[in-house]
Amino acid sequence: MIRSQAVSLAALLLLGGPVYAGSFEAYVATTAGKPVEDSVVVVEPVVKAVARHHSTATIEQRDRELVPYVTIVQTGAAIDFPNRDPFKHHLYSFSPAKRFEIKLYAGKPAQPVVFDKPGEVALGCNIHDWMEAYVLVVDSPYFAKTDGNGRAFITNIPPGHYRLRLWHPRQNSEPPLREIEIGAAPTQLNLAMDIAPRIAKQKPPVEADHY
Ligand SMILES: [Cu+2]
Repeated sequence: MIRSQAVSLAALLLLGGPVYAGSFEAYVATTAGKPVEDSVVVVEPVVKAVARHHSTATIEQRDRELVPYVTIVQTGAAIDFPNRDPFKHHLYSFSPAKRFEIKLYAGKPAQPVVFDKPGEVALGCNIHDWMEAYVLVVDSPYFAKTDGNGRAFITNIPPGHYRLRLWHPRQNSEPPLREIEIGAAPTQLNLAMDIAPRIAKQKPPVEADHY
């Protein structure tokens, strides 16, 4: 019986049939019960032998803002930083996980920036003080960001034992890692984070002679 199931699973895999993969859904709220947007939810393999996606991501500069506010990539991914504004920006990061600078530029830089170390990266613009965005570089292909309702959904996770990590750029403290089991059925958890409110920085109006 066990052997015939194993054989049929192998046959399914060979035929490109359905692969039994689990999913994880998180609902993240503050300790006061308010949904948290832009929380990073990462399901990390306990054994770090997961194929790298080397995916790409894009963080735009538009209307003198960095968009999106939070980006998650797997270690080794390349990020493009196109400037969609009709004037120059000067992008920089002083974060140990990735220090770089793209000096005063317009349009799309020829080379993307490769994020080769896991960690947090804070981005800013030398010209426009209020511009900010964050990149979390993680050693897992299984991650998602919460939406405005505090929900994040990760699919195609092979069943097994994982560590769950939560991160937010304005967290007062990072919640401790916890162990989770991913099975064939969806896993759902309600999670709490202690987040500082986002304080809007002053953005002066665009003037003809001054951006
Ligand atoms: Cu700028």
